[in-house]
Amino acid sequence: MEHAVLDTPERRAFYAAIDGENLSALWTNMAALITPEPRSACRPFLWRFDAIRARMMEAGALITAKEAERRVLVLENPGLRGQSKITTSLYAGIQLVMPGEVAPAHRHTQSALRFVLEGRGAHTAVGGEKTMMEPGDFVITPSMQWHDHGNASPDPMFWLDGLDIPVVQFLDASFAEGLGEDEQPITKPTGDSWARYGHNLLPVDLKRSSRTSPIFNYPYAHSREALERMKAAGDPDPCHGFKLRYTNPVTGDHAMPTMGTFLQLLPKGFATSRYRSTDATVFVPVEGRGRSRIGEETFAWGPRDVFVVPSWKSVTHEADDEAVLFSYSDRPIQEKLDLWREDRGNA
Ligand code: GTQ
Repeated sequence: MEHAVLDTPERRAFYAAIDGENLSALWTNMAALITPEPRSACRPFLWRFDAIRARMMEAGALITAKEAERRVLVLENPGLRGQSKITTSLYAGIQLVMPGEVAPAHRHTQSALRFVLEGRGAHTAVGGEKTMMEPGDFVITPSMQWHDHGNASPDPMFWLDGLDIPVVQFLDASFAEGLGEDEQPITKPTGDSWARYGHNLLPVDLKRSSRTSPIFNYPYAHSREALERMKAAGDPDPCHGFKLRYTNPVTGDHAMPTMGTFLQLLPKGFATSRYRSTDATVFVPVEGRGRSRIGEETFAWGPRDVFVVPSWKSVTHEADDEAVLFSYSDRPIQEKLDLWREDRGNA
């Protein structure tokens, strides 16, 4: 597969001739198309929250959430500049909603996740229900559901947006529209979906099920508690520490169709074994400080920083304090297509 084909004047003339007919010869390009292992343009990188936060506050003075529609600074992977991508398949941005602001209602085919970084008491509304957001909460906006954000708290509110924008772009499947109102009509009490779907119970006559979880806020307090109990009950996985994935309680599959979401605890002093997988992954430390070695580079991290591990790059994490990391990737897509692979070394 890796062999190069000899160039001759006759062949060169042939390539030039067919080029004008929108044809090309596979044998000149095959090795670049079908590589023995992933060759990603995506690079390992880390963004410091404090630096982004300062820029976001500048943005806060430059434009309102309403005028911007969404006041977001996009995290652009240094290997993929100008494409609004943090990995080849996924988007990440940091969104700021200032006190008293609204980000007006719209909907689109792209699915979105929010991971709350700073502030409490702002809300997002999805499907006629509002949820209040706190640091560490994982909030879902399903494909084509109306959503608007508001901040009635006295403090600026920051969260990470993870969207499948590059996937939808690749498939040419983008549809979007504005509601024409700041806020969608609220038809359900806050906490309704959590009550119906968040307690290992389901509505008795539930028929319809969506590939996106009907729970749209997974509160940090609950996810954190689960990790704490795992820690007390057994040994950490050598590659992951104590790691859980967020699920759709109706299907048992990932909480979202295109993005897998995970929360893991690394005990104080714990160092993970080398691991790699085909799903390039975005990590957000929530608690604790540590370092991750990604390929040949080492990145020191603390709470609210964002770092990215490209497809098939080896990663090890080391926690100075007890650390909790949120992460997301395109793993659900790769699993469905029988493409997902991991390499746990010997662990
Ligand atoms: O909050 O709806 O970062 O539509 C990018 C696109 C956030 C949002 C983003 C969006 C949103």
